[in-house]
Amino acid sequence: LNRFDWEDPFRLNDQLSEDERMMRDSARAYAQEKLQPRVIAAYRDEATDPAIFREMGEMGLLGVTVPEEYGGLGASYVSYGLVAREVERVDSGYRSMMSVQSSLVMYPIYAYGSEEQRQKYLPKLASGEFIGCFGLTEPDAGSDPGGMKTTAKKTAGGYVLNGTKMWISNSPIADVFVVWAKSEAHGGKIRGFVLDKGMKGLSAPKIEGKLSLRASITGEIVMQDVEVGEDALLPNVEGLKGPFGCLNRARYGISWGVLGAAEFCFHAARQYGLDRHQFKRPLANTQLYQLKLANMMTEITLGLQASLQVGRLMDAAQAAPEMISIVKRNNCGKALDIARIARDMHGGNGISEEFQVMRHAQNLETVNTYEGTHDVHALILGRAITGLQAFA
Ligand code: TGC
Ligand code: FAD
Repeated sequence: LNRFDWEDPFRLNDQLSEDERMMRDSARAYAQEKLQPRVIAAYRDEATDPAIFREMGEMGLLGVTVPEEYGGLGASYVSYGLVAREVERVDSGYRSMMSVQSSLVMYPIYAYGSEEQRQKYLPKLASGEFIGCFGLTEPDAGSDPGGMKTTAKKTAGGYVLNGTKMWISNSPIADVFVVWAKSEAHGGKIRGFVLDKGMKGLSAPKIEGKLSLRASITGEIVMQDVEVGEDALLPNVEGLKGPFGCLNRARYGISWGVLGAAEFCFHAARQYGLDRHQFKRPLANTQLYQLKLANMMTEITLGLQASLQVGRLMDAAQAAPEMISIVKRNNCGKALDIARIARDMHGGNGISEEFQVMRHAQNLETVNTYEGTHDVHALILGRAITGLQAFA
């Protein structure tokens, strides 16, 4: 009864439902059997395999929380978090591909779209036949998306869009583009539009030279007089709360995902310390090494428990965005620290692709920055604590 399991100190497993455990196990099996064998080469070669979307679709890993009638699973947010954790245990880039598709493309089409838009896009996004991307960030509007310059101007039959989005996951291989623009016809308010690959004036060049998240392709979205019909507008939301509603879900998933990456690094450092001998004893038999492992286990355990609680509140429709800022910020920052320390604990081997800890550390640099930087989430929390807005 009082057993202690260093891999699951607070018995997270016992706190999950049978369905959640099944979801976790099938995601883990897929990630370990299908993603793990290709990730080292994919990262080295900066190659994103679009087939991964179809595989994830077949496994039911896309749009986990979207209702079944649209191709999703209608599962809980806790299940979604568990999937993110298993996929990111292999690589943050693969989790990115999945979470953009699920939270940033399927969710807004489901939550803000017309019935026609839902029918047209969701089943194909769920199966991975369509790849989606989400364009909010611009070259001059990152942490401050309200400063975006992309515009939508009313025409007789719809809108014409102009602008450039920057740092967009999946965009060079995307079929479906959810983009946010200031719409003149709506008093300059931010509105969402769903664009299709191949539209005249729409292009998505790849961003080259990334030293992080190399298994996940990133690009721009360039819109030069892209004409769309009225049916491209997401009818049911207006203002920044549209994109933020999506970000709440993606940030929550990230809070679980990064702990999968951290667990990989923790387990790898532990094993390395047991196997490697210096000064006639295992590295793991030194106080400094054990201190680092104890810190890692503690942060991972606390972080998982926090994400589980936020997930339960999301499932009860009781989660506030600030709760999500706490777990996104904390878990990303802690996972990044853990990966860097695990890299150090591997000595020279730690810089080799074979040991994988440096890849995780490099990836987590991005994850700590996107979806609201570590400091921007501190400012969101600072505003909630003091009532004073310190962004500008
Ligand atoms: P602010 O005045 O705070 O709010 C404007 C309106 O938005 C509403 N709102 C939210 N609604 C729902 N959920 C939230 N989390 C919300 N936060 C704000 C708010 O109620 C208000 O509504 P209304 O009706 O009154 O107009 O806005 P601000 O301009 O002062 O915002 C500042 C700040 C820092 C909070 C915000 O801009 C921010 O979070 N910046 C970070 C930007 C960011 O996260 N970008 C992510 C881009 S997507 C991405 O990175 C994908 S990577 C994915 C992958 O590959 O996995
Ligand atoms: P900036 O906003 O310029 O921030 C630079 C630094 O200034 C940061 O340290 C920040 O914390 C700090 N800072 C900013 N404002 C303040 C302030 N008021 N007070 C104190 N410090 C401040 N975006 C999308 O829309 N869709 C995507 O799919 C997507 N995918 C991405 C994939 C990758 C690989 C990367 C790297 C980014 C992606 N992003 C995406 C963009 C990401 O969300 C932004 O990079 C992020 O929001 C930060 O914006 P920025 O890069 O412009 O940095």
